[in-house]
Amino acid sequence: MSYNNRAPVSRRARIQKLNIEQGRRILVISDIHANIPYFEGVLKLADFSDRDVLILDGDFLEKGTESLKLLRMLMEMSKRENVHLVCGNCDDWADMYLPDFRDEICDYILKYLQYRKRSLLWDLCVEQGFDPMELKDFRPMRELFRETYAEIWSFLGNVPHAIDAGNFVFAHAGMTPGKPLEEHSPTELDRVDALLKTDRHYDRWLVVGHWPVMLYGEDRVCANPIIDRERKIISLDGGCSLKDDGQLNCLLIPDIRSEDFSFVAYDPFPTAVALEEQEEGGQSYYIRWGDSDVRVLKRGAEFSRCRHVRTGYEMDILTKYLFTGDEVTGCNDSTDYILPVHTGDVLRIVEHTSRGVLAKRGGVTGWYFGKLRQTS
Ligand SMILES: [Mn+2]
Repeated sequence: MSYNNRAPVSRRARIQKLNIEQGRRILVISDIHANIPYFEGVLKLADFSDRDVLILDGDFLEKGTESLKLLRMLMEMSKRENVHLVCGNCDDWADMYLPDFRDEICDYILKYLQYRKRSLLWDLCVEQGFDPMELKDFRPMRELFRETYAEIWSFLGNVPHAIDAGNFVFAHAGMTPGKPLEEHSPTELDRVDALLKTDRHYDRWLVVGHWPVMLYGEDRVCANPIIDRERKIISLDGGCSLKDDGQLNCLLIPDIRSEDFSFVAYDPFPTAVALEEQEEGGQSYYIRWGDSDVRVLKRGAEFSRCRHVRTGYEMDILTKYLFTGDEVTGCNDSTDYILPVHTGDVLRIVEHTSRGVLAKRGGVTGWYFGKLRQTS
């Protein structure tokens, strides 16, 4: 769950063995985070059909606006033989009904709900006619939901923490090298932060989400999947529902025996054609989640001059990206990277500003100040 108290480490993960016949294409999507338009968008881009095997690699719930609706959609889709879910650290709400659940965790859940405001449990409260912000105690809700949503808990409580498909393991966040899958705890599979920053490597492919790929970059970042062929790790999370410039990635594996990977990515941004050449900027920085405290040096209506607290790096940040009006505040992910652009390049426009556009080109976000021809 998305709060600090985790399942006892002694608990064993659920592992699903999956036999995928040769000749079937495999689609892998992670971290949909309750975002139905992105999910439908990427399935359409991938031309998904019943001939394909679809694997949703965890964190389908929370953070986006339609957790309950998406869950019901997935419960329906999962009745097909070709759709398989993996449990992420945001999907394990059925744990509330396990015998070793500690009652005091309800206090964390209430805090989490009222802070996050977008959650499966929030949607369930609303469906039952309660305003989650008015709740003083989550315990009565937990009891009310137990019977009312028995079907949901039974569904979520059976979603595996990893799928073992032979050449490939699909887990939400990680896997301990050398340890048999069945011996993992749920947290060892769904809670490993920044897997690519560890020294882990594998002898079969491990496909994960969990850690938005843009968190791995420094001065410039890219939202496309990272495919590390040496360590056999594929990291998929493109920041869907979390980042202003996020996208939902779908890995395409042509066949269970193939390593000829490709991907499609969906975001809803309008496209435009660059009409002018732009040289890549020099020094740049990317301020991101978890390390986003800035001191506001000069607050403007559209842009504010800010100094990143940890590094001292200065850049202009969109004022609407600042969390508060305080002198020191966190902010949405921000960059001053100037994109290299050729005439005729198609850009995906994240923000229009008086200075130019914040745009994506090949998954990389940065600024473009030249003329544009709008295409969609
Ligand atoms: Mn996630």
